[in-house]
Amino acid sequence: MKIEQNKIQDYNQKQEDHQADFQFLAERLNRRGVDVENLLEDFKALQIAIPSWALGSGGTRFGRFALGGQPGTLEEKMSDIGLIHQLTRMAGRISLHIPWDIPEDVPHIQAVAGEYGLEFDAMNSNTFQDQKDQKLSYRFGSLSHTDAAVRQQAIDHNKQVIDYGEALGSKSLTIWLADGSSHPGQSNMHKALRRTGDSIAEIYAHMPEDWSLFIEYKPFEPYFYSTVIPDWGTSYLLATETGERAYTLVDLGHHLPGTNIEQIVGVLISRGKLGGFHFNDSKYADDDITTGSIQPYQLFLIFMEIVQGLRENDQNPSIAYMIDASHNIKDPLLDLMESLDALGQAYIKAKLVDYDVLAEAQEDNDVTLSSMILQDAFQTDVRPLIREFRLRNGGLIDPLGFYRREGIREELIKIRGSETVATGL
Ligand SMILES: [Mn+2]
Repeated sequence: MKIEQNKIQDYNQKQEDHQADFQFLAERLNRRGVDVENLLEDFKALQIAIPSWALGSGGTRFGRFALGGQPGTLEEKMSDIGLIHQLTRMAGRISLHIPWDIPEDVPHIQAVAGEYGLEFDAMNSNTFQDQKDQKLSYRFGSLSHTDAAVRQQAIDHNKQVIDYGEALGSKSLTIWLADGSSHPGQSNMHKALRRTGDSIAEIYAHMPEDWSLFIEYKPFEPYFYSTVIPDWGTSYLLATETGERAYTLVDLGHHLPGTNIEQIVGVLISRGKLGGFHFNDSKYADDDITTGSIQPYQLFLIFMEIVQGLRENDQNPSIAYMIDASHNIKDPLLDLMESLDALGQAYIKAKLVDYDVLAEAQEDNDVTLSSMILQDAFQTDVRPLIREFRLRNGGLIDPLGFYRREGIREELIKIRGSETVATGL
């Protein structure tokens, strides 16, 4: 769905408070030596990929609630991401999942992407569930399986995903390996890790020269005793052994409670091995809820590590950002826009920190000044700046308000019906 640009302009004109709010913030920031124009320009580079599986209503193992107007085809999913991008100007990338979204007709899918201004982000393979007509089962693992034939089937699937991605113009593959064990003694952990390394090496060798491989980790689930790649250390180990263009991917929900994620981010960047993020938020485990809704301060600290880390180590490649959330109750499009907003805020706040002054305070062991610097940036209400960014780039000052006021979900239900089901979990 595309919104007529004059409708966007009309709606923006009704947002009477915006100019005064923006002026107030811009003047305040300018007084403190922040180049607001530069910040607005720089913000364009923060493009967050939306995965093709995040547009429908997600289920839990207890069930799934209906959401009308879900996208039933890849084209409809691209249309939904295109809409989010049109309204927010922050979501110009799509991340495809195979086999849920196989691009059968590549030129056509490329044309649709072009129409919505979308580029193809990382490709995602799936060896965590059995597909219809699949020869061998992944019940006891895939890339780490004891049976070489199962491993080969999983390797070949990943190679096929690379081929699809290459045809579309993607430049990376993300492997999230669900493999693990649910019972002590079920699996020989060191053999499983070695087999996984060998499988990944074969997939890596299949990638074009300009591609990157992202290795995601997760401490538990769907298996409950061990996973083959439980943490960033194991991912880093595999990435290092695999090759220069293999990196670790950090999914915020894939940590045990209390983990210092920002420190992991800092360590990985310092070694040039941070490949990408899957953003979401959580309170208990892999809750996959709205980014920044539970721990916005942590999100800010993560972006501080990114901004600082990239200043100090320009060897780290540009980072792939994606939202990996699941929407069981909320309208996915609204939820994704909320997440984009939270990401934008964390990013801009991290940019407000004066890292030279902070470095001095740290060298002086001035603990209070260090935390004052952080608090000052974090407590600044930067929303008018993001609104101004959207306004200047053809988006909406208030995308959530517009979406609700215009009854976009109701429109989608009219077009697609209330029974469509999106592929995914
Ligand atoms: Mn993920």
